[in-house]
Amino acid sequence: MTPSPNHPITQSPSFVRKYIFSTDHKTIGIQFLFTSLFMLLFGGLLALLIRWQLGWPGRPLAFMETIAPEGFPGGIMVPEYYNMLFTMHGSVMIFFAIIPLLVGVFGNYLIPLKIGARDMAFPKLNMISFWMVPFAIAIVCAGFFLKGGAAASGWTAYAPLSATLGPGQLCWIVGVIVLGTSSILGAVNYVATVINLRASGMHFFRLPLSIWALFITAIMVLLATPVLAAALILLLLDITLHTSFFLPAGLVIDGVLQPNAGGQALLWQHLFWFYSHPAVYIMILPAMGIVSEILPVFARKPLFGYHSMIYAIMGIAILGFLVWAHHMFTSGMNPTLGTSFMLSTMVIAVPSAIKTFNWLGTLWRGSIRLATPMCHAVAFVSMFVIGGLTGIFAAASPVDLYLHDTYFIVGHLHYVLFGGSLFGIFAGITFWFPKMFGRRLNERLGLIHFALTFIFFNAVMFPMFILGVAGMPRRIYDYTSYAHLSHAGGLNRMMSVAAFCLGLAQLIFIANFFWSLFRGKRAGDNPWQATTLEWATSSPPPHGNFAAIPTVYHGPYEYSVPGRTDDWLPQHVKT
Ligand code: HEM
Ligand SMILES: [Cu+2]
Repeated sequence: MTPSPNHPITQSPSFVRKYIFSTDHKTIGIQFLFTSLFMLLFGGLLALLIRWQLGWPGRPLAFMETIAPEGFPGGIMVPEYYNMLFTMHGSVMIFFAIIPLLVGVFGNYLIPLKIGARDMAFPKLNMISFWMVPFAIAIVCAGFFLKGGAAASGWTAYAPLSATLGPGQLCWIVGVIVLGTSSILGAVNYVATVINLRASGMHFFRLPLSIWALFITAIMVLLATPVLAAALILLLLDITLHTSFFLPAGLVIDGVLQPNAGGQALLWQHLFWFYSHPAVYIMILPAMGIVSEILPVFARKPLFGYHSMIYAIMGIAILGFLVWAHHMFTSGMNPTLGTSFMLSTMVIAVPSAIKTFNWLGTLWRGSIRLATPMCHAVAFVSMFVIGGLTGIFAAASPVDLYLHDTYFIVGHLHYVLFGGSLFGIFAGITFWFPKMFGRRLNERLGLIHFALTFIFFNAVMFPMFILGVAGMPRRIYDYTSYAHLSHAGGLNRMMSVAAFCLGLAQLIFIANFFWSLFRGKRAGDNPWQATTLEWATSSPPPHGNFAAIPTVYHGPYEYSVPGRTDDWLPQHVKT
């Protein structure tokens, strides 16, 4: 291996330096992978408990009495525990699974490899940004062991509720601040790396779309996450020092008049959504990049509309900052203001549609190979369409007055976050697994896992639209006490059974992952015959990534180039 100028290799690093406190972006990416896949599993188990209560309200679960005696007296879940479950499910999935998987795993692993660099611009900062994540997870999850349990005011932590709960909520606030700091540090690194460390010939308009998406995502993180961190600090001050940013005067809790004066609960919603609407794009743009990368490889065609894809990402990123109050149509805002937020939201559909048509254009008349990553990528496109279109319903303010806080919204967000982001993540993991570990996943198990996940995902999530329109509220412990939902039990039970099957199907993925890690077929450098730079080095790549830094001569999607015998032209091959 050639020593790099940044990383002279004088002796082989100790186990601790190599696998635990590593500064190698690839190791850090893989550390993110294991941590966030574990959290995905944990978040999934919380979801199954939610579905247990919704499928069979009040039915005892004997083993839970031993695990959480306060939450399950006699094995029956209490409403407070239900609040904690959906709060922690949403928080774990969004903050500790989806964002770290998309940004932490793929950002770290792919950026230096795909731009032809030896590592990130600031490798130590990168290591710190990873190690803050387990720390944040520990703080947030410590709430489970405290009196009153973990946070319970939803992943959105609306004040005044979030300012009035116990120590678990406090842990949540502190943990999310730590996580936000980690994201900001990571994003500084990504932006600096993409701007400064591109190999010779790698112009911006030769960057693969996954890198464009991660680059713009990192800029969004830098602009949005500090707002969340600031809002959380204000919330912390309200709780600890009794300041009055979010707590109004005259607030009475449990018969006790609170000391705060003059705060505004709605201010929290504005600050939270000013972060969190951009954050939903932070949770989809990298997946869009991954999918844009995978479709050309398995359709053996150039990506349709490369430049328009980049401008669409930029458009989504800019518009993403102008739409936040579409989460607040029911907050009593002036209808004219509501209409302006409705229109700005609808405009986002334009770049989203451009991307969708470009993906379809890429598939059109391609020589399609339906390998596992491709199946996940195509599922991403179709599920994102359902997610996006239901977003348009929710964006229409008169319609949303009815749909807001119903299961329709839960359906929408799961189609974009599970159907979109998570299928994108599965596409990415199955696509880059051979590069990361030098071995291939078992294709048959991969396809079975895909098919079952796709079927059961739809079986769990699609009925949510029906229930939402029928008036089933979200975040509800027991809907059976409402007359208009008396007929909703059957559908809910069907969804719960499908959710358990969806959970079981993930065991196939876990088995395939670990079996292939040790026993999978050797992958070779370029198993998918792809063009971008990561496939120009060994699998897994050495410390320092490339024996010699390649020079780039072409764009990233030169497939089926006329006049060539191979149907792919790697970026670094001179013609
Ligand atoms: C075509 C694009 C989209 C449109 C027009 C759209 C529109 C909306 C609107 C209007 C709401 C608020 C509805 C309500 O609470 O009453 C909403 C909620 C939500 N959207 Fe989207 N959305 C789009 C794409 C996405 C994407 C790509 C994601 C994430 C990857 C996403 C994630 C969410 C989440 C998590 C919520 C629920 C937040 C909560 O209250 O807990 N959306 N969307
Ligand atoms: Cu939004």
